Amino acid sequence: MSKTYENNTITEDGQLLLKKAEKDQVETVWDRYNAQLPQCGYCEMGLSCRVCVMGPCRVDPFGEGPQQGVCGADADIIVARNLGRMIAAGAASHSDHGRDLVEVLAGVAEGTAPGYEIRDAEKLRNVAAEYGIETDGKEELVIAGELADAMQEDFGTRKKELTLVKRAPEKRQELWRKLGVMPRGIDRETSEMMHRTHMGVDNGWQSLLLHGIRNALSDGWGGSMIATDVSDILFGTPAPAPTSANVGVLKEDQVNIIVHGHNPVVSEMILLACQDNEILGLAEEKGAKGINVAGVCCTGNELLMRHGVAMAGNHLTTELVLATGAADMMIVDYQCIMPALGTVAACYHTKMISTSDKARFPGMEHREFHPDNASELAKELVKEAVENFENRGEVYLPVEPVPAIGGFSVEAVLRALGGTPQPLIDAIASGKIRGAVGIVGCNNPKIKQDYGHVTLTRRLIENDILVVDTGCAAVANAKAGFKIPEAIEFAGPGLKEICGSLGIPPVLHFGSCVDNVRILVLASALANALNVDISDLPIVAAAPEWYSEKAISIGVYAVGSGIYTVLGPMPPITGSMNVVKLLTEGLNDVVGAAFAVEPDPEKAAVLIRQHIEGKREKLGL
Ligand code: SF4
Ligand code: MSK
Repeated sequence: MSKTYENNTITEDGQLLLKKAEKDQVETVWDRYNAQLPQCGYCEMGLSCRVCVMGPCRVDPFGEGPQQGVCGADADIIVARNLGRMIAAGAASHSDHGRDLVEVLAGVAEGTAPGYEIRDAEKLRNVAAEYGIETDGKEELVIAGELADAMQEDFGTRKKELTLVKRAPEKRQELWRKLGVMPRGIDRETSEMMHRTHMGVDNGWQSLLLHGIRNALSDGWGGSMIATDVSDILFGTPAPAPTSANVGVLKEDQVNIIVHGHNPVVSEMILLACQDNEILGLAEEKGAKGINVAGVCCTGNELLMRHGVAMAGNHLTTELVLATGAADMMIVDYQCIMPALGTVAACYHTKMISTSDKARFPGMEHREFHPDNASELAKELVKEAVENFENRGEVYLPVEPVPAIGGFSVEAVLRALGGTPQPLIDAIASGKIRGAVGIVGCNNPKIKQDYGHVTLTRRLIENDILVVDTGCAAVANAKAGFKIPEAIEFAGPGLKEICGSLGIPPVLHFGSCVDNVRILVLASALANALNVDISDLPIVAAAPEWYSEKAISIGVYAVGSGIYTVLGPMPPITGSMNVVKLLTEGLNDVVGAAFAVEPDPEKAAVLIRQHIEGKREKLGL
């Protein structure tokens, strides 16, 4: 008898495609997760260490076995060191993504990146001005070159402070200076974390965690912020536009190309190539009615934000999308791409293509993108996807797509509000909107897919709390139907009134994972307008189904910026009660915010509401 999949995912497409995968004898992430159970308790608690080869070591949480590694590191040091390295890996990932974009910007300025261009000249000038670059009377490409140089310096060590920290409220900047956590070079903080966590360097668990904040801030106010700004400059600053979500966005009668990963440098070129008349003619010859690009994970979110490209799914849907039999090609760049995908694709006709010099995968053909060949290579690949259309076998697309609206950049939100955050502040002050929550992050097989995101979102909006979301959380909420103006029916009376009058949904799609910085910028604008710090605002962050090191970095920069952050899955820190207490309580006295961990989204909603009401009271609202 075949299994039911309600325990794996709340999504109808997910449940039906899991059944199909079972029939096709395809192993998925849930099968592999179950095969791993029980997972290592030492690792789950952060108590194992393999930093050096005197180890690996572990500390016994019950006090019966060893309490120190071979070098003498105790539970506090080992847990803090492991967490520090997770932050470093997360910050490195986002920031290296940012660097790749800066290199394209430099290529555009030098004329060595054909096909790329400046699509938002106003943003180019504005950001350049923030970098102290004189823009008057200068050609766009000259400004672009100077901005790329200045941003590259932010990655190095020449400055005492990153340029874009100036966007944070003055009070927050002063606090960072006082605490010694003001981020200097982007690469420097990550490099220093790797140094500090080498055997025999920083063995103060508090000082390690303090540097963790600086490292994460170098991501949020550095690498990720640069990634978002340069993406807007090169590909356009998002504005609200219709889109749709779930595997039903794939089209039976068209060539389907799935883009997966994070960096829009590749996916933007693929999208452009799909508009090539010659290739569209070829598709027609092959019997296809067109070429359909759909996304999974954040490179999809990047295209959704700027072009309304539809999302076939989020993190745990990436294998199931292949099981539809309708994906003629999947093109990946980097991050969150399961190495199992090539094996799954081998059961179908899907051509799998990897494109980044730093990301290879078994079962994928490697076709490397660089700024100088991207335009041509994108056309070649799209042609090959078209050729593959006729190799399709059975196609299974069991659901209809759900409509959504994406594209809420800070610029777009302010435009919708009439150019100033004041109407939002008024709505919060009057209590019609109680506060705002950023719901971000991934799926994780430890939590039923989308259950955490959708349940939490539902509870918040029905209690008049505005939700902005990014990454896989945003796709979950799109699939759930929360992103159309009619979704105000799910909202409480105050939120319904405000969103209804503005014609916007109660859940605003803010973009990809690096786009979490848009939330920082909006929070800063609100804090500055009220002349308070971010930590005074009735705002919260939540990552109900997070899995990645990048999510850890995001969580730490949110808390470091003064935003109370509620995590679903527990990070590997429970081996040290000192670390747990500092992260969940002590940080309140340091940065004015802390973490909570609550896997049950119903209970998380209660925590968040209490926090928001507490902040309102303190503000006298
Ligand atoms: Fe063991 Fe210390 Fe080496 Fe870690 S750093 S593996 S605790 S000896
Ligand atoms: S893609 S980091 S699974 S949100 Fe950004 Fe989704 Fe998390 Fe990757």
